[in-house]
Amino acid sequence: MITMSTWWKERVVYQIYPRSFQDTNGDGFGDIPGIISRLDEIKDLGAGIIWLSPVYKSPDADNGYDISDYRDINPKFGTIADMEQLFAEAEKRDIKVIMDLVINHTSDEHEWFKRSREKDSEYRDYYIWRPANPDGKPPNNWTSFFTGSAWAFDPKSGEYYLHLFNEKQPDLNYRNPKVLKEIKEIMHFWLKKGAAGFRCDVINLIFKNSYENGKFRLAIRGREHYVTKEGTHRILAELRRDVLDKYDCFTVGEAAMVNLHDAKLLSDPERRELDMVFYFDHLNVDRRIEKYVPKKFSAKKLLAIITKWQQGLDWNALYLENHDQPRIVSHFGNDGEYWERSAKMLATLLLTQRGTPYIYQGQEIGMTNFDFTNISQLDDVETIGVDKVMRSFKIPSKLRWKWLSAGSRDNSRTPMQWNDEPGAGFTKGEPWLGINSNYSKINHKEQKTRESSIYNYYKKMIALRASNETLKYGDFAPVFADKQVLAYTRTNPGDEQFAIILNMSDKPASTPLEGSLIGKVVVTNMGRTDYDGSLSPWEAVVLKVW
Ligand code: ISL
Ligand code: CA
Repeated sequence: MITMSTWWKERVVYQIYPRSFQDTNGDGFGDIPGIISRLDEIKDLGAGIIWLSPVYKSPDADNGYDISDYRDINPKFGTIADMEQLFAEAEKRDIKVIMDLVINHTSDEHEWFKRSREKDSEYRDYYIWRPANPDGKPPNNWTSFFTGSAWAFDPKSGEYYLHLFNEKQPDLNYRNPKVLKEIKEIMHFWLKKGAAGFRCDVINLIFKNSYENGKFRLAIRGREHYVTKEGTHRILAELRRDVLDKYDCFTVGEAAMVNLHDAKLLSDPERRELDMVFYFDHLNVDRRIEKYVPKKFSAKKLLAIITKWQQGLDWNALYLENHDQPRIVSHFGNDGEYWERSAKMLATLLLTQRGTPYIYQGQEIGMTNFDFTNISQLDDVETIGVDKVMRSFKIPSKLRWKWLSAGSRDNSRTPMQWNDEPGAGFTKGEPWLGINSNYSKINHKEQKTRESSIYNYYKKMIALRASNETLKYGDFAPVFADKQVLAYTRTNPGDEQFAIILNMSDKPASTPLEGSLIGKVVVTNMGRTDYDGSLSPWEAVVLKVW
């Protein structure tokens, strides 16, 4: 085993959603040469790691999260040679690249699944096949993440197969040791090529404990039978021992529906499973059912959630956006009048907690939710599924559109807004998904040159964090919260303390002027020089307390 450095605690991660990042050949899809052409921008921002959403061969039923060949590249994005060049060019700039490891399922067009359709094939057991119930119905009542039954009938072999996601994403069978062996080889393949680790897709769902009926629930029925089971812990420890420990790399696991207790087990440095996990609690503070049914936001509730995770885990994966979530300035911020100020306030929240921060492409310029007006402009399988369910519940069309447009994954998938030229500098052709018409106002080029922009605020915050041990490693403690405001401290005992004070509302607010809420202003999104306890709408202040 080689000695492990912790460079992944020192750096900020930048997530790239390749099809929406930079197109170079005019086909309307971002590509790997496009990523290479923008590496200097990522460097300029101050990020030191890229997480690349899937670029593997895929029929794109779920935009690459349905892989048909783990060792090849989707021709839309380029070739293996392009990928090798990306690793090399990133290395030149001291940028590490982690890849998306999607191993809960494959595409139904993967060679394994095609063969698995034959009942007596040696690949049959790579997937989860079950006969129909005596009444002809699916083997159990589980529902998929994308709505509808989690089972699909295959007429060819007369049985059902399990798919927790789309029916073109059959789940792999982790009771079969051959599957794990294949996965290990795939991991070696990419680590040898230059990957610095993996973001592991829905990794806490891979092992299914039983196939009994799930408790009745509105969404994702059956989850109690597969969320973070002992079998998953066992597999992760094995992957760590047999693969990951042989490289200088790290993993971040996406842990769906995870609680703190299980997240601790998954990321406990002593247990040697994952290095950190993505959880969803903080983003769900104002949601009732998954992403689509909202409830009232409260800064106090948010601080309670953040505190629970900051103090509960040794090291957090910090994020506010990704390719499955609406844009944070439209979700927790104000994308109208206070667009710029609230985006900076959210940057402050992200970059002053303990953990590794992840920035999703476009977040650094405050990109907003899409401005589509009709479901026909959407692409996302999840949104389309949820729309169907809402229709079946007879949700009136106005409310339906309100919820869908606030929650849709396409909000974060519209193309990157690089400049104010037609195609937003993303493409010279027809983009695969509509470009937000605000690109002439919100774009990278404009913000890079303007000192007071969101981009330059991110850049300064990243640099500040990189140069300060307290902001990276200091202890977290809550100090004040009400409906509008939250405040916390980061402390390096015996050395220094910062207080972070954020007004997460459209209205002025205040905090008491006492204890850790008094200090010298070191960061502000309002240009103030001292703090008197009163906050403007969406104001962020970082104080040096001692
Ligand atoms: O967006 C979600 C949580 O708010 C989810 O329902 C999401 O689909 C789930 O977290 C799993 O996401 C991951 O696996 C999916 C893929 O569609 C997502 O893009 C990926 O991030 C299946 O591979
Ligand atoms: Ca292209």
